[in-house]
Amino acid sequence: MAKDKPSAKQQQLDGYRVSRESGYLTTQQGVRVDHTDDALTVGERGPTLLEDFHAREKITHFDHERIPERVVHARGAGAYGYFEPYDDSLAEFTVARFLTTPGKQTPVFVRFSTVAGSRGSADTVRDVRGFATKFYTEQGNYDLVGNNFPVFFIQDGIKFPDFVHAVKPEPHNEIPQAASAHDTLWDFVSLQPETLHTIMWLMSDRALPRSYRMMQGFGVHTFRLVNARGEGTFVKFHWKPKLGVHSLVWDECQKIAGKDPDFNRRDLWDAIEAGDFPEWELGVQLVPESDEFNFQFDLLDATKIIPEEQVPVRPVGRMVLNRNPDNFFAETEQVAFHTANVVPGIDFTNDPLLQFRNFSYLDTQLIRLGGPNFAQLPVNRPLADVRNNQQDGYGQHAIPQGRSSYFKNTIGGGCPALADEDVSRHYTEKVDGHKIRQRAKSFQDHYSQARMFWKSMSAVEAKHIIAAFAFELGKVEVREIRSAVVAQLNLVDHELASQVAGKLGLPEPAEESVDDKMPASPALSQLNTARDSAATRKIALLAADGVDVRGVERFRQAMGEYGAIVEVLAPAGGGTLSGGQGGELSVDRAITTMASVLYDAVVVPCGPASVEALANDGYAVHFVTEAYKHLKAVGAFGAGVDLLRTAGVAEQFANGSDVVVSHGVVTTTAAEDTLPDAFSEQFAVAVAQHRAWDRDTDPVPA
Ligand code: HDE
Repeated sequence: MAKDKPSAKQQQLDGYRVSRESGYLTTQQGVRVDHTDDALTVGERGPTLLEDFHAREKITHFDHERIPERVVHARGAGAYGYFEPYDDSLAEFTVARFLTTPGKQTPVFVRFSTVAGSRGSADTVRDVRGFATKFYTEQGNYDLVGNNFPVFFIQDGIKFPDFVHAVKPEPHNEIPQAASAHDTLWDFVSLQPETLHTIMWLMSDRALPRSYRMMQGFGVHTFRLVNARGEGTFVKFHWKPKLGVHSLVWDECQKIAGKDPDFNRRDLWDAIEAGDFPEWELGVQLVPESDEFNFQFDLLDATKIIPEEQVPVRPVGRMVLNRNPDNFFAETEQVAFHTANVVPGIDFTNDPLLQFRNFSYLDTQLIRLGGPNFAQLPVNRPLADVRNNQQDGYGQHAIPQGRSSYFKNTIGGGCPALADEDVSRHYTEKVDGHKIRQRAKSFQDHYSQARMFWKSMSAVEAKHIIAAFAFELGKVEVREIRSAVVAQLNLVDHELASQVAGKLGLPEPAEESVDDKMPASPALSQLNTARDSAATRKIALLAADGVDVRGVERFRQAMGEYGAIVEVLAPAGGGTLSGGQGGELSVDRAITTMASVLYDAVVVPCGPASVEALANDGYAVHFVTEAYKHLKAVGAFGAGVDLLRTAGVAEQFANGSDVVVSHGVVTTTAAEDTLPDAFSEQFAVAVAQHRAWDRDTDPVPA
């Protein structure tokens, strides 16, 4: 695996790594052990002895292996990498040097997650994805704890327990796991319309990412940048993936959840191991304080976005993830993110959701990680010096020296001393008001941005949203809840509500006047994302004995040049196939252990005997049929085209050596050394398109 030279963080971690692949087995006390298969007993069938310190230590440690999983975002996958800013153009807005020192690489650890499911749940559920980044900056750790949606379900943190209880499995039977399609969530939604904008995102394809590497990230809240003069500028943070934003289709998600519940975490791991390092661009939307009240919504309201068309996203730098963790628990499970981990130059606003988070993350970590010293855990340790008068507590690893542990002191020479440069100072905001328990009036519009999102969708995205509402509400047992949600949707858009009502067998609601003050925002549609590269896409090549080895090699080499990954799948795994015209082809996997849903595309090469064997193999035929239904790129050359016919692929096929492309189905009758480059070129274009959205086999009915 290609790796850059170790970052300062990796060098710090080196001191903690313990290889299990060398040396002798010992107890925790370092005493070597010569036998760990049988406990100490009196005689062969007699009682086990307490004095067996090795057995006792082993089982005791085992009994204590678990820590509480995260209340939300329990399931995740993490990776290390670096962030580097492009230039110093943000220096007039912030003193955070990691954002303003051109070319300076700051180590990062990123954890992606689903939200609702337990640690062992499936990756491809309909859910928000967490996108949390810890920057180990020279000015201390900065955590940008974001999501792949730019908005949140609630406006005030006091509602967070209510919302999370509603979306999590129901309390009486803990069903359903990792799914929003159940009564309590939709009951909550129907009664709490501030959820609607984020619910639109949740029902959209954004909730079904093809890959963590193909997901946008958002800081969600409006934060504040602070410059050397102490002046503030409002800021929203955005991560844009280099590979574009792409999603699975719902039918596929449900199948992947069974075929490979680790689909997204495996994808991240494999890409990094293969040296295909995922990359994002960090961008900011900057709003001068003088413009605070110049928007149709409140900047402090986390259920609203600032449309990119209104305030463009300004590119700041790039992040590359280039190293997998060594140990899931030590790193990905113990990493402790906290919105209040800010560095000089970054500060908060009065967003009431953000203020709650600033309390909650630290509180959570105290219980999860068992005490106040979790910042000393290797993955959490800053690279910046840590020196203070806090002492003791569970798991204290540092050995503080000296007699004083208080400030002010003379005994310690007044140290650690207070700095007056490079310090984090809270922004001096003037605040004036009465103590009240009341939602701001400027937070009351719950519909116009939900409607903006809906209006910004392409036809196919809109169709998926309707189908998602129909699916989710179709699982709701209490009829009144379904009707109440439709009534809310009617205030977003009458057409949306009517279509959903129709699919639920509910009466069409009467049209109401809706708030239409936000124009559509084209940046919200995934159809406008990058679709120009087949890099890192996985192509299944179906073959059996008699395959056209030379054609496969030509094809595979061409795909390698596009950065795509071709895997050979055959009726039996592990061995080699003999070529129809000589040669051999080694098999990567058995068709029966995989499924089309685990690939981006499928191709069937020539070789009449190979194609005939596949045509008699139900798995192979189903593989092609399903990939076609899921709108994936499907290709065939030579006799391979016959398998597409058998699989019910209803497109225009080549009847000569020309390459024919029909709704993402690429064919030619040429094979072997005459396989034209145009075949691979056209196939790469079809793969890069992600899906042939214009094919009429979308499993989601219109
Ligand atoms: Fe979180 N959130 N959250 N959240 N959140 C947690 O912290 C919380 C919110 C987010 O990979 C918890 O360490 C409150 C918004 C991510 O380790 C907890 C509120 C956003 C992660 C917590 C919010 C997030 C968490 C659970 C409303 C997007 C996973 C374990 C006031 C901007 C981080 C933990 C990781 C995790 C509280 C709302 C993102 C309980 C109280 C909005 C990505 O402290």
